[in-house]
Amino acid sequence: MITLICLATTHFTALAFNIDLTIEGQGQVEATSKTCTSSCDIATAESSQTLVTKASPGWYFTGWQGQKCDMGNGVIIPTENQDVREIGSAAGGAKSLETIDINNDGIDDLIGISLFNGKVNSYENLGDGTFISKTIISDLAYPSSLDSYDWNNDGYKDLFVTQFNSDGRGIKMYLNDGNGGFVYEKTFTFENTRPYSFSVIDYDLDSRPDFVISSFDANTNGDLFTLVESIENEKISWFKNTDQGFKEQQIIAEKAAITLDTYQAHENAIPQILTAEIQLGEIAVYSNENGKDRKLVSSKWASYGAAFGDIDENGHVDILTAHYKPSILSLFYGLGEGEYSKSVNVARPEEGVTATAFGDFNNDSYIDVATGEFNNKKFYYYATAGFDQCIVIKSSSLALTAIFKKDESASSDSEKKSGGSLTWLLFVLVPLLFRQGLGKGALSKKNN
Ligand SMILES: [Ca+2]
Ligand SMILES: [Ca+2]
Ligand SMILES: [Ca+2]
Ligand SMILES: [Ca+2]
Repeated sequence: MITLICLATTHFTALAFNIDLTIEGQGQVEATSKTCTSSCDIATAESSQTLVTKASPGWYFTGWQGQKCDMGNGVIIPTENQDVREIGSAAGGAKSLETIDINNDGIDDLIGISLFNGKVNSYENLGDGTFISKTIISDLAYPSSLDSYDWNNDGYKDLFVTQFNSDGRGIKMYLNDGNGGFVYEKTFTFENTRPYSFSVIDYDLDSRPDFVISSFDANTNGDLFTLVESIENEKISWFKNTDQGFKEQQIIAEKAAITLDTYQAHENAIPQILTAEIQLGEIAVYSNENGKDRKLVSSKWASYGAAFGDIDENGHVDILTAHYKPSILSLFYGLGEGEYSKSVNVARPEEGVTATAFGDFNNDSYIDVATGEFNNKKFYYYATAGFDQCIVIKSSSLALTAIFKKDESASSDSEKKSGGSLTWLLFVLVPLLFRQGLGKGALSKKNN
């Protein structure tokens, strides 16, 4: 008798796991278990549900309202001119960004490189998506890359900056004082290595942080084209943290990465390495032990920035890329099994983009994307408005509204539609544009 009551209770509770879906405007929502053409309930007791929207002819899907989905497949990012949100300026050229919660208040701040005046700036997030900038390091000779890692384990991320044009040719470490300040501690040097970009990570999972470094020689007295054309002695290798200092353990590839990032899916996962290899315009991911598997994510032109981050929170790490010229900021969605989607264009600014960073910059719980335009000397971000496909996990309950709007520009929709074919055209033109275009004023010291 008691058993029966328990079963009945369990069954009753299970029925309550559902999505309370409202549809506004004209369109339908296809869930895993059913399709709704008007407002409906979708049960989540048996399995998770992926909601895919389909607008009626002459209508389009603008996004979800109500409670946040548990995760998504893809995101919606408005990127018109008025959607550009300022982070701050970089008088020496906006080169690289690193997301770091400087003061441990739970809100993402940023640190950026201002290249030709040798400065590193912090951009402290006030919590409402606006920033206060401050120069925290001056007088570096060509600070080419930066990363963060809590080196001394005090709960605050410390800052690492490589100085490309110096006799020391090393990576400088600045310890976070907990108040948004960074105090110089020491410089790490590496034999036969001139670090341009790098990442601090425990690469071999022995609980001691190591360095993954892209090293090369190059002429920095001209523009980006001069630099790229002059690259030699390039290698990407990892240096193991040993009692006798850092030892080059393995050369992962004989390539030059202008930007390098790493990602660990979980504490015990082998880190993956992401590279923007500018010479061939390639974006690549090195995975498995000692980076032996190289996955070519894309091959376009002037690949400058690349960052890992799971923007739609579905457990598959995604990639943000910045191609310098032609200038395009793009996303590649992780599909699992080391595969990525085709390039999804986020924005095509007029000036070349360089930096790439993920973070929730407007503090609304959705992960946003930040970039920088080198010659415009500014960093900015685009705020993610929500997920594209909405995933509600098993036994999760929430109320959602799918908003469809009438496409007023339906007759003059050529602009939207031409996006795809323009991209295709650029694929064809790229090798030419890269050679011809970069020589002229691009990343030039003269613009300083
Ligand atoms: Ca620390
Ligand atoms: Ca280690
Ligand atoms: Ca993802
Ligand atoms: Ca956000």
